Amino acid sequence: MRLSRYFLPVLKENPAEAQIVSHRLMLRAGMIKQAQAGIYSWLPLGFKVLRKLENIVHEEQIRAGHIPMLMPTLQSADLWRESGRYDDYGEEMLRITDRHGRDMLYGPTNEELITDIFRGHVSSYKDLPLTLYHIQWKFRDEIRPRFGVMRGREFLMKDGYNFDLTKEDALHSYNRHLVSYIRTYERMGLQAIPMRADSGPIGGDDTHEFLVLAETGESEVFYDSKVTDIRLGQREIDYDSHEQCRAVMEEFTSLYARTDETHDEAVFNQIPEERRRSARGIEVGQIFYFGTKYSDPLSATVQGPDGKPVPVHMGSHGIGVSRLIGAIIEASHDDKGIIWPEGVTPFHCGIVNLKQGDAEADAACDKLYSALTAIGLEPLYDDTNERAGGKFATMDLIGLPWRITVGPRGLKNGVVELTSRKTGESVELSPEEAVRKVAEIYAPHHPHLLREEPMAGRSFHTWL
Ligand code: 5CA
Repeated sequence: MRLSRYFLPVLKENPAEAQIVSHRLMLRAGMIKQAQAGIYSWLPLGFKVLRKLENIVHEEQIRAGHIPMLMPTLQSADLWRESGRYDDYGEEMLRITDRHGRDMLYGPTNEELITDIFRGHVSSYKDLPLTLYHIQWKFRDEIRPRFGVMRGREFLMKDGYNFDLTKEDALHSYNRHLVSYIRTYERMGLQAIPMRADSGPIGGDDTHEFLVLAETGESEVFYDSKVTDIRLGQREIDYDSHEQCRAVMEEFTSLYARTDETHDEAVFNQIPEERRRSARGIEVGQIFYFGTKYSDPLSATVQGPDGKPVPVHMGSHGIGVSRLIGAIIEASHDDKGIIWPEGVTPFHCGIVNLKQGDAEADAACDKLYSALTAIGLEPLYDDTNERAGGKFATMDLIGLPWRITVGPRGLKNGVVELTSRKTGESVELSPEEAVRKVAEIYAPHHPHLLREEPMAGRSFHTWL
């Protein structure tokens, strides 16, 4: 993308309405624009990051054996009357009436709708286990929408639902989700700690929330400092193996880590004092096991091995995809702007032309742009006539992890400058070396980058 042709409405001033840094930076970097309280338009840069996160979520869900689909945002009130939640859900549910006087609602979650699909099509235990998921907009009429996309009224969620024959199988689904969620967050450059929580209106006894530690987080959390040392990393996990998933679940959840809803002073005080932490966190996901809470009232049964009908054991699992963008920025920024982790950055590399209109500098930038594009990377080339200081400020604000700076003086010596957004360190390299280096940096995220054959025209957004 060339900046002169893009739509990047950056703001010079700090918007007064933004109380936390992620909201401020998302507005300033031209990622979102508020349409109404808690409802946002996703401008091109914000939309790009949202799609990147969706891609990671899809890849990790599919890796875990879960099946993508798409359900509508508008649902029938009758289904929710069947489960008893139409009245229970309260004022957070946006209720709508169509021209025929039929009651509808904008879905805050999908347990009822997915259970209805299941009961209409699955009748035998042989079709289990089954986990279906989608990434879809939700609406919750939050009393106090705030902090931008962090607590929106309309927000994007990945929600998944498992159907199992036995409680044991359903608990494996729970553990499998826990593992795949940790992997998902780690790919986004985040540490999200699973913490014992309260199940709220979804129901059930087994539930963990995933929390990213941040001063601006809305949840109060208590934990043993040793939990922050645990990482999944590059381990190979067989998602079908009950033992392997359980082992990871136990590793991540044995130490004390709870939200204020389930916090227990007596248990907490058994931890050595120097390891006791109380802090704030952003909830970026939650997993639930609720047994037959929905399959019973909605009669979602399968014929068991002995021919008798059994209600299926279910759980649901959610990732706050739009909220994650706020969480990532809270965890990764400085006073100049956002610092995107390489796994989620909207563009891989900025190109700054210090002397637009200089024949040599323009030609070198065009060549870099083509070379990066040819290997499947997306550069953002600032080809505007803005002065150098302004170009750097915009690049720092929008937070691309790497920047290549091209100027007539360097080109005389055959070099360009490659700069890390995170450390501010620069190295001088030939343009070819710079491209090679950027390809190497992104290879862990896109392994095909170091293959010999050119990637022209190919996208790694394989699922789209
Ligand atoms: N049905 C279950 C799991 S699919 C469910 O709805 N779980 S939830 O209520 O915990 O929501 C899942 C995730 O959505 C939360 O962990 C949070 O990250 C995100 N989320 C919830 N409410 C909001 C909101 N108002 N704004 C942004 N994200 C939200």
